[in-house]
Amino acid sequence: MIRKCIGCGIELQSENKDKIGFVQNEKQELCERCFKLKNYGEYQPVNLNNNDFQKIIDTIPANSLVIYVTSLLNLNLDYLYKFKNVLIVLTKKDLLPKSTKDYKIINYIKKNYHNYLDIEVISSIRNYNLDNLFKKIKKYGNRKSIYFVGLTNSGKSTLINKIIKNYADNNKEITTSLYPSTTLNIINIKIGNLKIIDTPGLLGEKSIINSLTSNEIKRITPKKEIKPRNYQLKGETSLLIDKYIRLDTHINDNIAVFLSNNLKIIKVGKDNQKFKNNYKYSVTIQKNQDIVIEDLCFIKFQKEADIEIYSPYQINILKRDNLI
Ligand SMILES: Nc1nc2c(ncn2[C@@H]2O[C@H](COP(=O)(O)OP(=O)(O)OP(=O)(O)O)[C@@H](O)[C@H]2O)c(=O)[nH]1
Ligand SMILES: [Mg+2]
Repeated sequence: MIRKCIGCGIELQSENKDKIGFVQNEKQELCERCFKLKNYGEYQPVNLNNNDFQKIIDTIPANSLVIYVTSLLNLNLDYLYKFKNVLIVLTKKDLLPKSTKDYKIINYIKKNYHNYLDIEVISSIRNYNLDNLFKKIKKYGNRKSIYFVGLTNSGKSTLINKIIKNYADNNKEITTSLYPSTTLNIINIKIGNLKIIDTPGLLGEKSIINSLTSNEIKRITPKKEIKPRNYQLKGETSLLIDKYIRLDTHINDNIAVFLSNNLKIIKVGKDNQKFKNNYKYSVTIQKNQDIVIEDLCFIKFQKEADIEIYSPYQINILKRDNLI
């Protein structure tokens, strides 16, 4: 029988120490990679890519319930159209200011996306709305396979762990981490009659995290409630967002930048040319829109604007209505 790692789902093997799924001892249930991640926070990259993960996602039967998990910070719903019978879960609510209104986020999605069953805003860490979500999972997922899908780091495995903790009578724990590609293959979990399946997250191919070291990924990941940084822009302005982004615009507006509290932002004068020779992205936004730099930050604008963004890294830029 094929044995799989209980932490990441990869097939276990004891032949090659340098390959994924390695265990010293055939009796171990956790692969070495998961063991190091879990106990020492030590990250070992893998050579699996989106094709491998896509193949796994393609095996999801059409009659399954799909729990599409996305972090509220990115709100990446690009892959929603690939699935049927979808329950959208917007997670990491604890990272947004407490005044953030769920209904505003839900209304935005209702207005712009269709073909899903329901939406829930949650925080796995704070146990926020998990009872409501679990009721919906039972309602829509009865006698179905229930697949948790979403981009890497969206919080699928953390959510399943919380569901196990709250509603199951076992103490299984899937490996989670702030680094990309933690879950490597399908993991089956039974909770009562429910057939829950964790999947590896797709990689946002243009996300900044593909270019950063594990220390930098740690540095840019918000861990606590974000304290928005407000700037009053008057005319031509340039902002340097830590070592990652330069933002140039020419407007009068009050903007708010949401990112990890330990990153620095500085306003610079016209003479400062930093990052101007790097990748350049031009974005036009309408009134009351946010610009999202996937996995790094989002910026709330109130007025329409033309914005130039420069970065030494490849980044993915999304637009949406103001969340807050
Ligand atoms: N603040 C906060 N962090 C969360 C929440 N849920 C998950 N995280 C964090 O997000 C990171 C990614 O979580 P995972 O559960 O490993 O994400 P995943 O979607 O399973 O990722 P892959 O297995 O790579 O596809 C971890 O650092 C989690 O602690 C949440 O509700 N709030
Ligand atoms: Mg996972």
